Amino acid sequence: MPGDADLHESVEETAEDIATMETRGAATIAAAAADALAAQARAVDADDPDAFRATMRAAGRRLYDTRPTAVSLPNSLRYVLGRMEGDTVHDVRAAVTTAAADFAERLDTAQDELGEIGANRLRDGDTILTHCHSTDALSCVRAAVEQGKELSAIVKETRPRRQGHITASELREMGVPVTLVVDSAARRYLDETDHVVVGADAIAADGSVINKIGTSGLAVNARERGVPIMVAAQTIKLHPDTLTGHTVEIEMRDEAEVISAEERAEIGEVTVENPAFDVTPPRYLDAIVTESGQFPPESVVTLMRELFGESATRPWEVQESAASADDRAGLADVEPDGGAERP
Ligand code: RUB
Repeated sequence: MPGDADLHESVEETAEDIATMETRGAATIAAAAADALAAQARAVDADDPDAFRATMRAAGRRLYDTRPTAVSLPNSLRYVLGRMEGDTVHDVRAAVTTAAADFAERLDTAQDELGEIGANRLRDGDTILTHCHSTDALSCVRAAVEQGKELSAIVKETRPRRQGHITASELREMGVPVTLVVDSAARRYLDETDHVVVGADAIAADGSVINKIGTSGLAVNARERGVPIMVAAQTIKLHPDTLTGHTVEIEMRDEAEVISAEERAEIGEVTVENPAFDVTPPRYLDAIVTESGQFPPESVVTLMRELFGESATRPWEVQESAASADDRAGLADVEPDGGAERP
C-alpha cells in the first residue's frame, strides 16, 4: 500500500480537520471524507488502474484512522472505494468522482427525508431540548418550522467543546427562541420540555445509540420525567458490525479539552479522562428516525439486516463489488471494528 507521502494534500487536510474537530458531526465527517477521496482521485498520477486503486485505498486508510466512533466515516469510504470500477485510470477516476458526488447527494436527500419524518413527531408550540450539535436532529426542527409549527428550544451547552453554541446559533437562524443551559441543568429543564431531540454517531444492532457524551444521562432523566426522546439518524449511522457482536469503540480525546495544564497543576495529581461519546440503551429511547421511516430502537436490527446483508470488510480492502449490494442501502458494507461498548 502506498505511504502517506503519496496522498493528496486535501486528504491530509481533511484527516487533520476531522481529528482536530474542525470538521465534526457524523454526517459532516462522512461528506468531507467522500470529498477528499474525490480530490485524491483527480490528483492521482498512476500508470495503471491497480496502482490508482492502491493509492485510493491508502487515502481511505488515512481518513479512517482519524476518529473511531462515527460509523458514517467508514460507510462513506466504503461507498466510494467500493465503486472503483474500470479498465483504465481514466475510467476508475471517473467512477470515484461520480461515487463521491452521488454519496454527497444521498446524504443531503436522506437528511431532508428524515427531517420530514421527525417533524411529524413535533407539535405546534412544543419546547424541544437538544444535546450537542446534530445536523440530522436540526433537520427535523427545520422541517417542523417550515410546516408552520412554532417551537422553542432549550439547548444544552455540551461540555467540553460546547457544540451547543452551534446548535443555538442555527436554531436562531431558523427563528426558534433559544434558552442555553449548562449540561447539569438539563433535568430541571425537562419539566418544561415536550420532546428531546438528539442525533447519533452510530447505532448498534440492539438499538443502542452512541452519541455525544451526556446523551445517556439525558435519556435516563427524560424517561424518568416522561419526556419522549427521539434520535434523528440517517442510515449511514447504522453500524453493521454490531450485527455480529462487535462493539463500537468510544473515542477518548485529549485531556486539554477538559482542563488546562495550569489548572491541573494547581489541583495536584489527578487522572483526567475525556470520553467523547456514550451509549444509550434502547429502553430509554422512544424512536429512531431515519430516511427509511421511524423505528422503535429494538426493531432497528430488521432495517440493518435488510440494508447490509452479511459483508464486513475494511473500506480500503474492499473490492469493486460493493455497488450492486450497496444500492439497496444507499451504503456499502462496513468495516469490522464496531459494536456497542459499554464505557
Ligand atoms: C457530534 C455528535 C452528533 C452526531 C450527529 O460529536 O455527537 O450528535 O455526530 O451529528 P462531535 P449529525 O462534535 O464530537 O463530532 O447529525 O450532524 O451527523
